[in-house]
This record gives sequence, structure tokens and C-alpha cells, in this order.
Amino acid sequence: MTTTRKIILKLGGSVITVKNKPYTPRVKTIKNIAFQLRNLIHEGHIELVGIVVGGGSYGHFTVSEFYGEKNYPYSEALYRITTSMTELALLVSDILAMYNIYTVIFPPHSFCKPRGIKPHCKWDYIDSFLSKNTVPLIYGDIYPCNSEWGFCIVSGDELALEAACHAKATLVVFVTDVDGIYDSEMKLIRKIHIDCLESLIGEAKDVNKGIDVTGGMERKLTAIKKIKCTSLKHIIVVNGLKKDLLYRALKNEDVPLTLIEL
Ligand code: IP8
Repeated sequence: MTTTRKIILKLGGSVITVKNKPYTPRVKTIKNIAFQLRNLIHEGHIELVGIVVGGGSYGHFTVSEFYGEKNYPYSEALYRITTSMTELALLVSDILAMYNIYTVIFPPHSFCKPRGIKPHCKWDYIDSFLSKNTVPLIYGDIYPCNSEWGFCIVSGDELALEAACHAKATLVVFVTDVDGIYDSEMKLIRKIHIDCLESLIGEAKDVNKGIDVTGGMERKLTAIKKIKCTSLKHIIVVNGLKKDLLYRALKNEDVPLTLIEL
């Protein structure tokens, strides 16, 4: 008998865009992921309660153009960064719809008020959409704050974890461009308990990092340590560039990935 797992899926920017080429989506890869998700939903393996889109060569690139620049018009930075992420979110949403996965986009700058690493979103706003069989789609975003720079970034990783806790998801899947988390000797960590994550913070290796203003794997690990809840039992970091790895991983097949036990 198949057990249906309630999941939040974070699509890393490095898998859905070419990270070192500004504004270049990987359309084929997004289609392939949508195809796998449709099959997983149809076959009853997953209930998708949220999709989170990372910045990639949209958000991270646009932020890097303004970061550290003292003389930019503040309004232009906010306009460009929010617009670039909205465009990427729209593209992902359109592709998912081709595979009968219908999403509604919720811009985090309009319903979250992050403090430190915690997004503090008003998740209640999205509940009524979930009950209508649509999947909320959120994305890593920018918001005005009191930093020296004038604005801060809320990463999709943090949003995915907080969203999972609100929706009582049992699993968060981080879809990336690598097979999982690597140790300092570049060996793939197949399984790790959250209590052992501490030793990896400061040590985990980012393969294929590209432009990343939120700190890649490092910030992901910190967020996993800090945003926890009882419903969330596992986190998977899996490679979304390989043909059917996501599908096989969520069918519990033994494929290369990192499983974090909480
Ligand atoms: O890629 C970053 O989101 P992430 C969002 O999930 C921006 O860390 C605007 C750079």
C-alpha cells in the first residue's frame, strides 16, 4: 500500500536557472520536475502543500548588482529584485500548470515580516487556497529592513521550513543541482540526524556555488537547525538535474541523496 506524504518542495535556484548566466531559466529541467511531480501526485505518493522557488540567476544576480552599491536609487533596487523573482515564479507556475499542477503565487514581501532567520509569514492567508486544491507558490524575496543596506533577503529555504511547519508537512524536499550534502572530504552524506548537523555548519561543501547572496548550503543547514516542529520528520536534499531521481527518491527507492532525520 502507498502512503501519501505531505510535502513542501523547494526548487533551488541552481537547478531551475543557469546560475552564472543572468536571467536564464532551465525550462527543460523545470518541465521534467513538473512531469515527475504530476506522476507522484497521480500515483498517490505525495500531497504537495507548497512549492518554494529559489533566486538563482534571477534574484541572486539582481541583488548582486545592487549589493554594496551606496549610490543606487533604493526604489529601483526594490523594483528590480521583486520583479525578477516574480518573473521566475510566474514561469515556474506556468510550467506546472501545463502538467495540471495549479499554483497561486504568494509574494513573501506582502505577507511575511522576517526576524533574523525566521520568516514570520501569515500562513493563515494561504490556507483557504490549499483547501481548493491549488498549491501555494512562494519564493525567496527581498524586504525593507534596518540593515546598513536598507533591505534584507528572506531565503526560500527558511520559507520552506516555516511553511512545512504551518501545513503540518512531514517532509521538506530541497531540489538542488548536486546529489546532497557533502562532507569536508567531498563525500556524499547519505543520512544524518539533525543533532549531528552542527558539526557540518562551517564545513559542508558547496559544489557549483555560483552567485549566491544568501549563503547556499551553509544558510540551509542553519535554517534546518533553527526552524523545527514536531510534524516535520525528514528533509531530503536531492539532485533535480538527473532525469527521474526526484520521482524515485519520493517513491522511497535507494538513490543517491542526503536524508536528514529530525
Ligand atoms: O535562493 C534568494 O532565495 P534563495 C532570493 O532561496 C533572492 O536563497 C531575492 C536573492
